[in-house]
Amino acid sequence: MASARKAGGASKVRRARSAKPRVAVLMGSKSDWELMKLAVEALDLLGVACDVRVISAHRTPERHRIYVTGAEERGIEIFICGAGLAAHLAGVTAALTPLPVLGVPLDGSSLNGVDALLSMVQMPGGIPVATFGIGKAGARNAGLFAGAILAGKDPKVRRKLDALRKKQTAAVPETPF
Ligand code: AIR
Repeated sequence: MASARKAGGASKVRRARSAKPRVAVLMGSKSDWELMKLAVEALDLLGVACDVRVISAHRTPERHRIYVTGAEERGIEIFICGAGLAAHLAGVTAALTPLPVLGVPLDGSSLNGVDALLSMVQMPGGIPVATFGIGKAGARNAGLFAGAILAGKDPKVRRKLDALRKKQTAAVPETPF
């Protein structure tokens, strides 16, 4: 399995190396890692192991097809796909698998990610991609959402998700000063 380190360095990202990955976190370029590691960190907080890969629908189409079509057999249940520019990674992934695909539009472009957002969100009827917000919040939320899907059938993940939400609520101050 590719480690988070392989995808571009991840000092803060703890990985449950022994656990079997249930989520595949794909990104179109190594340059996407700074943002996509937020999805991996969210999954780590929920104790969900993931497999992290650089795969481009445009630059590595064969790698993409082979990885996605074999993923379910390897235990992957959900895909998170982050890409910028003409971002077809999530859409083509969804075309290759019936598993849920969560898309994260990334904002490195001169159009600030609106290009990637529209590429992902405007899927033709029949091949859905659950598209998140542009950039940081989208990456983090995609990780949390994948956890929420798994929490429906996994009480351990559910407990961690509940605890995380409680902690988050407690951390919000009553006043701004
Ligand atoms: N990208 C890579 N293959 C297809 C697409 N859309 C995206 C990457 C990255 C952007 O192109 O997801 O956000 C720029 O990639 P790079 O490698 O030039 O930094």
